[in-house]
Amino acid sequence: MQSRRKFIKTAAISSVALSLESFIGEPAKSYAKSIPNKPLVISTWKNGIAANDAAWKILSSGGRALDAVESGVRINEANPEDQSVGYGGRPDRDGVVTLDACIMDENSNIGAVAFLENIKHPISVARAVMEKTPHVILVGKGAFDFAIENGFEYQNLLTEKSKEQWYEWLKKSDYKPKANIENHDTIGMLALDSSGNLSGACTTSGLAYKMHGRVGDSPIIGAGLFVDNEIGAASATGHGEEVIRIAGSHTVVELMRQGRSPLESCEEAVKRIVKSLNKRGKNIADYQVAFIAVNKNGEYGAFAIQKGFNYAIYSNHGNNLSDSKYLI
Ligand code: SD4
Repeated sequence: MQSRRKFIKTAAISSVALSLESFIGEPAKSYAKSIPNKPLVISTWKNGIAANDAAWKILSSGGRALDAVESGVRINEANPEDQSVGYGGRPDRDGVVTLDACIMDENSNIGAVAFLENIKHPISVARAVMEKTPHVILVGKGAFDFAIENGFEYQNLLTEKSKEQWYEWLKKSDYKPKANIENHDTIGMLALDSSGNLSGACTTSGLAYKMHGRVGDSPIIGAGLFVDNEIGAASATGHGEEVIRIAGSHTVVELMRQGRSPLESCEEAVKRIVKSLNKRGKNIADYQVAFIAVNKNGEYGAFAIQKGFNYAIYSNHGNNLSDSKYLI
């Protein structure tokens, strides 16, 4: 009798696990064994530590993931020492700082700006596009005009430091972004709030000394960022052209939907990029791309083509920097 009761109990637990599996798409085992790790915020590169602090203030007081990611990445946009984001970003080859950003919430609301000049906080303009327009992307002068109409201030974003480095670059004018150096510190941030909702933000000044008008992966939903509130979220950093080619962040989220862990999903997406580089006869060592991902259970992971990428995670265990796993 007792063993029959035990059998019924075990069967009931497995059916909960099974229904979770069919609903969420992740292996039921991992959901059965752990309590969701939330709230949580994860962001790219070491400058993510300061951004996570700002995001955590919102998350730890029960705030919304969307508000957390916006205020988190604004820290980097305002920091002139972060030369891949916002104010102080490295310019394009013509000496103009142009910014790309996008944001996505738990209800698939999206907003983005690309090729935006002279506005310090592109992520907030992206959010305004999401909330105040019938569109999802505004670019260039249209994005700038929209920002001004909505109360954002004009600001020269080219700092003396970035200007001097550009003058140096002009001497050779050789466009060859150095992995982990001139394509470093774009911020992609993903958050899971205490209600279990996911959001993400991604913001950058793009690859240094790019062609004027070039847009990378960072403002492209599905490439630089993707959020599916049933499954998880992902973001990318590095050579944007390669991320766009495989619809990187969307790929990572779809792999999680098929049951892979965040780490395995990031690794598989990186391998697809490497495969496509190989097919085109490119030297992999010249390229860096990294993905970060988090699932609904607060499990996270990251993977990069090459050594040197790190990411910051703030959870109930504190704000920590981790070295990413990598392929070469
Ligand atoms: C781009 N993915 O514009 C961005 C650059 C980047 O760290 O991530 N830098 O291609």
